[in-house]
Amino acid sequence: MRAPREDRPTAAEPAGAAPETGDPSYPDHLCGIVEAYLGDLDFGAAPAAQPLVAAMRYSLLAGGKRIRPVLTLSVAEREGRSPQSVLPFAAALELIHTYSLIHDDLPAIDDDDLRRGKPTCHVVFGEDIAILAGDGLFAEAYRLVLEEQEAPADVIVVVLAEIAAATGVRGMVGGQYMDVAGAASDDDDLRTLHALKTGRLIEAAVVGGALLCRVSSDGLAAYRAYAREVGLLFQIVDDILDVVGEAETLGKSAGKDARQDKTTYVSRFGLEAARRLATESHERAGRLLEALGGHGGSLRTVTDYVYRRRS
Ligand code: GRG
Repeated sequence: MRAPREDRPTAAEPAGAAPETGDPSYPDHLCGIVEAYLGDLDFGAAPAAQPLVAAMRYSLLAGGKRIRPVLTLSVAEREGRSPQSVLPFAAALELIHTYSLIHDDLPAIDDDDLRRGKPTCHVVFGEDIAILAGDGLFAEAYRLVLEEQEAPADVIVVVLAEIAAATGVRGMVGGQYMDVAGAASDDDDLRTLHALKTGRLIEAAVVGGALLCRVSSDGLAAYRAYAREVGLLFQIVDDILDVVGEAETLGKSAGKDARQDKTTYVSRFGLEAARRLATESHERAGRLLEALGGHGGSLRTVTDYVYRRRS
């Protein structure tokens, strides 16, 4: 689950700069819908494969902020649709995000033993089961969209194409490769790495929601521009939290980027400059949201949360 209330900041300050009290608002009504849907998912596994399902559910239901599906539901709300109308797609993104975390934590990649405040999947179930749990979540995500998401077939195809692009070599896995290979040598590389590894799935969450709501092509472009900025903001704040956060609040190991000599917004520009970059990105995201017209609603709330979060 999200950080306990007392761990969430309230001031209009970037992560790590705000006082340790208060409760920045979050669309808890949308988060609750996502949580309930994920908890009820039936993967339909054979009895002999139930231990694999246990591993998948262990990581999926270990908590997490649910930012990606909440973004999708926020887009639906903004477009006057029910959050439930995009729920299978939104949940699919959380399955994919969880798969990426399980694989990222493996000894061969980031080698971490704490995630979402609990021992990582491979620590509890073993590396072999953890790899399969991630694979299973990824495939189940596609099944969810294909079998449970209501939309005309041509819209489903476009939505699946968005997911494939966001997760493949031109997206999350390509960004992860750049990270693992230490392939970010300048500012452009750093931006590309994070846009692919983290930003692209956040973009798919917003754009996929807009596609399902049959937004016009101009509207889609506006949503995409906004989502890209939120992805950048998310990552800058993540880099700051890795330096100023504590494992207990983050639910994952802190200080890892420096220990692994990773190039981050903090290592590249310093903590104060990274905070300034976060503030500028937050302002740009706000302007892009205003460009969408109307009031920001839950999207505004999530945007502010991404900026102020402590976990
Ligand atoms: C097949 C080895 C292999 C890799 C697949 C693992 C992978 C591709 C990509 C890694 C993507 C990754 C782990 C990106 C990190 C993004 C990030 C900052 C995650 C934390 O997201 P939060 O803060 O986490 O939303 P919660 O727990 O709240 O959901």
